[in-house]
Amino acid sequence: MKRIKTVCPYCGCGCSYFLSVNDGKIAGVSPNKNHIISRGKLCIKGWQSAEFIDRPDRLTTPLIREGEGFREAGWDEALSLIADELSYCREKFGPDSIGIFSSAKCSNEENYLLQKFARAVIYTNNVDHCARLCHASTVAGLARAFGSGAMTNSIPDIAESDIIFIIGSNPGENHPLVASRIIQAVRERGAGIILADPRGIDLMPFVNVHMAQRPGTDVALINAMMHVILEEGLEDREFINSRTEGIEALEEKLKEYTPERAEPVTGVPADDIRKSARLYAGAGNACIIYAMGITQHSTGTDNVLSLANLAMLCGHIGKPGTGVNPLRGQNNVQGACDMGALPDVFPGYQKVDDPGTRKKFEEAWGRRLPETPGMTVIEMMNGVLTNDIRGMYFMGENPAVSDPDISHVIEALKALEFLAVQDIFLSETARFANVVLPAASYAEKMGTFTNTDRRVQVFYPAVEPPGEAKADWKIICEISSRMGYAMKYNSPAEIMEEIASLTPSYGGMSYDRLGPDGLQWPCTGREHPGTPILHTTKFTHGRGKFHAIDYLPPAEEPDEEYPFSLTTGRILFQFHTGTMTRRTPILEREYPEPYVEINPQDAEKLGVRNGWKVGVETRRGRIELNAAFKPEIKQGTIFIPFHFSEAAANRLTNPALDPVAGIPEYKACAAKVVRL
Ligand SMILES: Nc1nc2c(c(=O)[nH]1)N[C@H]1C(S)=C(S)[C@@H](COP(=O)(O)OP(=O)(O)OC[C@H]3O[C@@H](n4cnc5c(=O)[nH]c(N)nc54)[C@H](O)[C@@H]3O)O[C@H]1N2
Ligand SMILES: Nc1nc2c(c(=O)[nH]1)N[C@H]1C(S)=C(S)[C@@H](COP(=O)(O)OP(=O)(O)OC[C@H]3O[C@@H](n4cnc5c(=O)[nH]c(N)nc54)[C@H](O)[C@@H]3O)O[C@H]1N2
Ligand code: SF4
Ligand SMILES: [Mo]
Repeated sequence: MKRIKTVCPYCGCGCSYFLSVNDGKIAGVSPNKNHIISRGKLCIKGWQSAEFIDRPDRLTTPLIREGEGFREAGWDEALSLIADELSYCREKFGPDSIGIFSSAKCSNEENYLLQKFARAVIYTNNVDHCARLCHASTVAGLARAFGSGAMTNSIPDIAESDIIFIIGSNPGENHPLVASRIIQAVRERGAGIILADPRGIDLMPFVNVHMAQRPGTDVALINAMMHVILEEGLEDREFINSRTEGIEALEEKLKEYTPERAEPVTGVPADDIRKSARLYAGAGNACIIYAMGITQHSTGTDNVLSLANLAMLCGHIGKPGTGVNPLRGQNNVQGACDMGALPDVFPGYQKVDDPGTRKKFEEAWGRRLPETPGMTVIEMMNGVLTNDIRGMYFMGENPAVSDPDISHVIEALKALEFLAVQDIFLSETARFANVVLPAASYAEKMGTFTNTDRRVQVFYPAVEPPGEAKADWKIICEISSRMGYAMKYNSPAEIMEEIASLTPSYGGMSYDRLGPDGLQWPCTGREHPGTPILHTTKFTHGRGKFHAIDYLPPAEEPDEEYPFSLTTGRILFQFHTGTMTRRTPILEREYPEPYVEINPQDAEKLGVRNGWKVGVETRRGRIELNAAFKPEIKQGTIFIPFHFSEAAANRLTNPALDPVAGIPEYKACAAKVVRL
């Protein structure tokens, strides 16, 4: 049996393991004892990550629409059709009539090529991906506060913390190998945990203070914590004076945010806010860990800025065991952002509207490049119904289940003149396509993924792709060449050389250097060892910037007709739209059905028992699913995991956007529950 080293295709932890291969088939998964993140462990999804690879319904040939269904086609015909249709849209409606979704499931090299294709071949900046739905507010907020929008510290470093403030993140289910470091800090250092989440999460046994706030009230909560810190003189003046600017406006703003005023807004007792503030400010090392509970709001950027304020106020940044740590979600969402699969930046966050930068890329790519930032995922989808977008190309995204308010998305997908989808399965979205292309999965190709702690790691091919499926990077090269721009690369390593030459933070990356634990960016030259902790002596843009932020309520608040606050999220055994986990029997067995978490006291008022079918309704739509009692969810709040297309949470969610980052408000809208 051969053992091939790989990187997990699920979450952003970036665990490493081996695929055992026998006779050209994957026989199993074995852990990598020496890996810095996984240390010989994996979560259940990692252990099961080979199960979907040879499912009988993998896409094996290109498909072309015929009436309501598809017919199998050869590569030549399918690729020519795509090249012709995209060229037609470009000529007839202009290059900005084409929208491209890149993929946090695909490699750095594939994302690099797809954004290059959008910009150099189509001549549009309309390229984006699921980071828009995820950490767009992190990228925007942390860039403003610190100059760099990534996790400041490293996963192993969490074990050095004395206080861990977890806000809007459920690492036990969604980043299990981060959770294992949190538990290590508790066991080995006696670290304490502060949790701010409307629900109890599975790290509850380790939590010292749980602030269960109403969804969407985080700014009020964090401001009140900072009020206490200033009132009691717990701030780090030396850090504030030497490393930051703008404290005066923040101090002025915080005067009105007393814990007593925050209590009725957030639903968190003032005493708990005081206690949390003292614990965080008084700790030797304190880190903040956050994720979607913070980012997925119409005030997502404000939420992120508030956490940056809190960390700088206490000087808890730039040292081991501290920092502001957004846990990036998908296996390669950090990388897809780094590679410029975003409408306003080239690789390395170099702005498309900066003439000098554009010139550099124009010279490297030999084409004139568009200067105005393009549309986001949500803007492109809206643009279809206003006829601004006519043709779309999706690589490894499933917006028909994952975007907010999917009734609207499905209308848009039907209205498109042309849609091509490149996936490993016939996803809900692919069913609307004119052409579907079969892609090779992570186990069948080579490339690099960048995990949440900015660690770039190589994964290797273990088996051949099924049927005629091809690696995404090869497919992009072929379409590009057919559209008159030759992309010729012999291997992903060669693509990485080009990336390194144009992306300062990846400047020192090359396959021969990406050893057992990879390298963490910034890694600017051949001799550079990589960077585990950011902002140690100064911030990326010099001084850290405080922002005075006011609390704004969610776009839609509960009222008489829709009395509940609905929030959505995930569970350990399922991943997103389920294309992979729902084809994995051991995972599907645990949670085969959609459900809504509800506080038993709320349920009693509705006359609903545990397990009964209920209807959940919002101004966007209605679904039916089972009630699941959860005593640790705040009364008046309900939670639905969004993995199940048969009762899709996104029939209900509010597409209201954060004005800066364009991220939708998945985490708060008004809903009603009806007994059936
Ligand atoms: N098993 C599994 N793991 C995954 C994924 C998956 O689908 N399945 N997806 C991956 C991806 S892409 C991502 S982005 C991450 C996401 O990882 P997380 O952010 O941990 O996931 P969520 O469940 O969306 O939300 C986290 C928590 O936010 C809380 N929350 C809800 N509303 C609010 C609020 O208003 N304020 C605060 N403070 N908290 C709130 C929820 O109760 C929930 O416990 O997970 C990654 N890992
Ligand atoms: N209600 C609600 N909705 C949400 C969220 C929420 O918390 N609540 N979270 C949002 C967040 S954070 C995220 S990240 C998005 C995720 O949204 P999506 O990215 O749309 O969801 P995935 O199911 O991960 O879709 C990935 C697709 O890539 C395919 N794929 C896997 N590997 C490969 C490959 O190697 N090549 C190709 N070509 N395709 C591949 C899979 O089959 C799948 O169809 O969902 C968002 N939607
Ligand atoms: S923690 Fe994340 S990366 Fe590690 S095995 Fe689980 S899903 Fe994969
Ligand atoms: Mo995400």
